[in-house]
Amino acid sequence: MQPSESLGEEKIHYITCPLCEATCGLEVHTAGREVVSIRGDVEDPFSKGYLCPKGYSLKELDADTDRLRQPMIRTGDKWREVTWDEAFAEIEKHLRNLIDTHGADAVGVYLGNPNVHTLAGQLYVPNFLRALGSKNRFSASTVDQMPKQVSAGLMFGTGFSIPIPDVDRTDYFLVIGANPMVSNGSLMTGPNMRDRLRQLRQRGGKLVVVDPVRTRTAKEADEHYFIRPGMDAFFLMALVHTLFEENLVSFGHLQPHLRGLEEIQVASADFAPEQVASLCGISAADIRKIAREISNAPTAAVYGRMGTCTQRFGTVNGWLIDVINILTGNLDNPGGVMFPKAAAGGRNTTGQPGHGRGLKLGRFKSRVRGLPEVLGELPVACMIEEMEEPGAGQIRAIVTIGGNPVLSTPNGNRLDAALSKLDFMVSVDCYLNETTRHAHVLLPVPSHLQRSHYDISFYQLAVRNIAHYSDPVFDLDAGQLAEWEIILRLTAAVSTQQLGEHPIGILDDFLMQQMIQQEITSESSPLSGRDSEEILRALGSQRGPRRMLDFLLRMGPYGDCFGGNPDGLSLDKLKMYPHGLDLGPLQPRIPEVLRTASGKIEVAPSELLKDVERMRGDLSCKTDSIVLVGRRDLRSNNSWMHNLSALMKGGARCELLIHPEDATLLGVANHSAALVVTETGKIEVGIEYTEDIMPGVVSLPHGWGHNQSHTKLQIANQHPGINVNRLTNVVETEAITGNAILNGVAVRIEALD
Ligand SMILES: Nc1nc2c(c(=O)[nH]1)N[C@H]1C(S)=C(S)[C@@H](COP(=O)(O)OP(=O)(O)OC[C@H]3O[C@@H](n4cnc5c(=O)[nH]c(N)nc54)[C@H](O)[C@@H]3O)O[C@H]1N2
Ligand SMILES: Nc1nc2c(c(=O)[nH]1)N[C@H]1C(S)=C(S)[C@@H](COP(=O)(O)OP(=O)(O)OC[C@H]3O[C@@H](n4cnc5c(=O)[nH]c(N)nc54)[C@H](O)[C@@H]3O)O[C@H]1N2
Ligand code: SF4
Ligand SMILES: [Mo]
Repeated sequence: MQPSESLGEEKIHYITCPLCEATCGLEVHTAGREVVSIRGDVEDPFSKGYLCPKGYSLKELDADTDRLRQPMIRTGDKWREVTWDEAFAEIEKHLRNLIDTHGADAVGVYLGNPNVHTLAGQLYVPNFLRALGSKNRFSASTVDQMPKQVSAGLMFGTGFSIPIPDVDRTDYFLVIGANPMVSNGSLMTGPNMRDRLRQLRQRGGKLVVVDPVRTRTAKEADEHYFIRPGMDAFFLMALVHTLFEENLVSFGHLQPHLRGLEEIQVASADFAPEQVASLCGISAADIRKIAREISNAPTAAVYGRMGTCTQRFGTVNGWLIDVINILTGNLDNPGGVMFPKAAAGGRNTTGQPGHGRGLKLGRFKSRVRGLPEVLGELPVACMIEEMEEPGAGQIRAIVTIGGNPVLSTPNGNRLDAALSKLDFMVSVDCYLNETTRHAHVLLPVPSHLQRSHYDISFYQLAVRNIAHYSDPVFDLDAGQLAEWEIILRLTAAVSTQQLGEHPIGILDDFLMQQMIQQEITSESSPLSGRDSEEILRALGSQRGPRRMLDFLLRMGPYGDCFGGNPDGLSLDKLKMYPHGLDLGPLQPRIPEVLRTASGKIEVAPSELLKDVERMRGDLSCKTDSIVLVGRRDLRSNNSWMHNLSALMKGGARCELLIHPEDATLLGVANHSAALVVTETGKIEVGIEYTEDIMPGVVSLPHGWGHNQSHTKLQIANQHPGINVNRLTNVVETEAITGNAILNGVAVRIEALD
């Protein structure tokens, strides 16, 4: 069958939804340039027909008249539509001038979440960063999963070697600080998490949730434990302690590959369940029971997400979760946590199997605060000061690509002010929103239905090995640039080389040749010593991300290796599976997956052991202030899908959830207004009583705070909500990664008359 079948005027397209990590297959019916309907693709081997309300909203997103279509230049508060050439001439003039006068660090970059969801972000943005050469690179990763990437990198050797719960085969699933029923799963790509969790229980498995909120996932579970926010490290260390103390440890086939077992046993000695129970709010008996159950279950998977990452001990949490999986023989074991083998672009499928360079942190530091680099970038928590603090290396211009940091990063109102004072700003985005309104040049990306798609990142994090390529549903409009072309023209604008009239083709060819060159000159590559011209010819006449993806697929672990494995995969072969190709359940990969310098699993990396000292210091301090946590909402996607009417129906979604006991003590009535106050800021919120939240904890979602002047978001601005990141601060960061602390933030709540 072909990817799209003609039904008279109507056409059917099978695509992967590019909106979240779940990678659902969609069946999109179109007539001409119109979307007729969108439904779940029942033949998709991974999602089997599932979709959520956001997937359906791609229709409205595509049609949204507020979505930007034309490049624009701003003077004062007046925007005018310009040609692409004018837009890039303006960018080149300003950025070149700033770089020549002040050096590359004067230009900062912020990459938002959608970059992980686009081929442009995956394949072209890294080279833009290289061409720019600024150390002031920031992204949404450091308000998100960076701690997990770093703990995985230290233990297994690359920042994408994250053990993924084998949710479809596990007998016991411990979910900590994650709400996959609402988020649709994160660092655990698997569509229709609701059914996957229900099936787990139907086959006699057990689901246990640890969360300060009785979330929708918690309500699906066999057991739910409230935990005091920020105290997961103590809970996890007590589990480790119990496993050793009660002789519940067994390593299975991992034994010869482990390094640092003694150190972790010693480190856990001070953290008996009885010692930490009052800190985390889970009784010692329950902690011991959970440890025994993980150990005794035929298979078990321990998994943590946002709630464990964006808090004081984020990296330690990421580490201890995998230590527990290791100590109970569940790492790299079916039904436990496993390493996907992605068809394209995986760092742990290239180079020498079983060995690598490992992860190095702090290769450079931020100018003002000296925060260390992580995975090639600086923590976004130090971005504002790099703009504000004068001196050599100060950020004077910024490029944002698919990001809305005013709403999504700490101290949003201070960032808002700092952006307004920059000499120059460029945004590559689809909306004129709270962040991009500060741009001087706005570069609109095409609709989400006008691009080819392949989830290079998420197939590295998926609960099955899957590959699905989708062609664009609609062609580009006349004169429109694809996002990868925009990024290449930005690259040309900051490049010192003269690239002439047609920089896109030249740079695209150059990048392709570079990728080929890297392989043929690498001794461990199966292409070692081959002729680059021959490889280039084999890639044919295609250009852009398709050609690069073809190369990555052919060089990947299932690839045809340009003749080396004639039956293997290529983009053309993958296209023969319009609903996606199922490469099967996850398989054990230790030791081949490892890329640590030692060739072992580093069970006790020194950076992490050091942070256990900080935990010891905290054992005795107890605070009883009210703390704030975040939450997600099924019909929302961080800050940016609020302009779609279908997703905005229903009541207010920004209420402060609070336990009635706390509310009564504080004198705040249900459905009244109150102030939430921190040292950083204060916001007015509506109060919503619920017994589903732990006393001492309140919850607010992020991504709200619309209705700012000079934005173009007709619908979102009617439902503004409030920016929770006016309360969070940039000062305290997670010790190892500099990740922002967004959960467990101490707040004061004051009643309003
Ligand atoms: N519908 C929807 N889906 C989304 C998104 C969205 O905005 N809307 N965003 C996407 C993105 S970018 C991401 S990163 C993922 C996130 O995916 P998840 O991590 O699954 O989603 P969250 O709702 O943030 O879940 C975090 C949970 O941690 C709890 N928590 C807070 N603090 C603590 C703590 O200290 N300890 C523990 N144990 N728990 C704590 C919170 O109560 C919350 O239930 O979701 C993705 N999917
Ligand atoms: N307090 C608090 N803050 C949080 C969180 C929290 O739980 N609590 N969660 C954090 C997390 S997990 C994340 S991932 C971040 C998200 O932080 P950001 O990535 O900064 O924010 P988004 O809301 O995802 O904004 C995405 C932007 O990209 C644009 N966009 C959409 N699609 C495309 C595209 O295809 N190409 C381009 N170029 N642009 C596009 C949208 O219009 C929007 O401006 O927020 C973080 N902030
Ligand atoms: S769950 Fe995610 S991938 Fe699936 S339809 Fe919804 S937004 Fe798209
Ligand atoms: Mo995220």
